Amino acid sequence: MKVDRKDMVLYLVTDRTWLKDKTLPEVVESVLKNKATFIQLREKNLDYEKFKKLATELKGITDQYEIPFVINDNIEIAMEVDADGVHIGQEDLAASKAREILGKDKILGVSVATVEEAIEAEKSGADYLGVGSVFPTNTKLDATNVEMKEIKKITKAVNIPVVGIGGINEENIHLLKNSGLDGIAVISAILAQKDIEKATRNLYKLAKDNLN
Ligand code: TZP
Ligand code: MG
Repeated sequence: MKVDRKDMVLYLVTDRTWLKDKTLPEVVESVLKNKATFIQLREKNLDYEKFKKLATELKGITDQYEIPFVINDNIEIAMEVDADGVHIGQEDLAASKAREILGKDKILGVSVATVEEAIEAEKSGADYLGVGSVFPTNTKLDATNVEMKEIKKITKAVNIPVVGIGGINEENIHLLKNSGLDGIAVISAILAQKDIEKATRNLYKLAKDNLN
């Protein structure tokens, strides 16, 4: 499964720390029912077996909804559970190396913050880019801010889909009009909300209305 621009519209990155009474597979199923278009499993504090079990469960659900499913950082687990791909940052292994391990059919997403990084990632075999942090966020404390000017340059410079990430919510998404972004990737704008299903529906509509 490769990505299409429409898969980028509403991209959920997981974070179990926000979960209350539901499990992550339950929450993922809820957001898929309400039109999320892409799922990334991003869990920083899980041991190998638990990570693999969770990834296997999510793969089953995302397959059912025919939605792309990638794993943050961990190529080994991604390959083991036959995820659709991986998402890596600039501090992880090089994109070209990741592409080599994944083969040509898996999805490779790369986080970038500059035009240079974007061009390099596309050359190295990335299928899509994540750009951020677009707005200030409390979710990733070491995230650097990327200015709108740079976001526009990035979306112009590459031919692959680009999703914005970091601090994006229902109130500020309109500021991304004309950015060239294909969609938004969020954690707290969905997972920290009381009504996750409604938040998903609202964000999907806003993303469709405000972005490409
Ligand atoms: N990468 C850049 S910002 C960020 C990540 C994973 C956090 C996004 O979380 P939120 O809650 O949508 O700001
Ligand atoms: Mg990473």
